[in-house]
Amino acid sequence: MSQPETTAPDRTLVIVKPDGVRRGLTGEVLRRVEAKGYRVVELRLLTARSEQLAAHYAEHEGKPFYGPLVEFMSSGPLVAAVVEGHGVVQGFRSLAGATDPTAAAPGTIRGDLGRDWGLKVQQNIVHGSDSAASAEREIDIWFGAGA
Ligand code: DAT
Ligand code: MG
Repeated sequence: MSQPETTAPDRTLVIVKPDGVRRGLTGEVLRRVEAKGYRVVELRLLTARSEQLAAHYAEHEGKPFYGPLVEFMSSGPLVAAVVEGHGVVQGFRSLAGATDPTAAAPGTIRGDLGRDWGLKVQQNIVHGSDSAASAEREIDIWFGAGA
């Protein structure tokens, strides 16, 4: 017997930032995503171009940590992934934990694996889209025709 129809799954953009890749945490982050039951549907290891970072972090332009953030995000390869599942936008934000790794709860990626290094920008291992609209915009930056 077939299952009842359900709504289509949501998508989010996850990035293992250069600190996560450098520290060998890519597998651990993807393990947590998959262990939660979400599906990795696209995956790329790349070094970000400055236009991609300007588009990705446009909302932060002008803030004191913007320059250090863009410099940090270009400091080495990152891993970008499209992750799918119902509620995945909020679900991955929950797995990631609070922006500040000192405040991030134990059990979260940032809480378990991140710390404050006394730098001008927080190095917090992962990025996750903050809304469905951000997810579509960001997926286009990293996986679209111009990526
Ligand atoms: P998030 O990544 O949790 O969505 P955000 O979009 O507000 O956080 O900021 C983007 C990144 O910039 C964040 O992951 C770490 C860094 N950052 C944010 N606020 C900061 C601050 N006040 N000082 C230093 N770095 C900061
Ligand atoms: Mg954000």
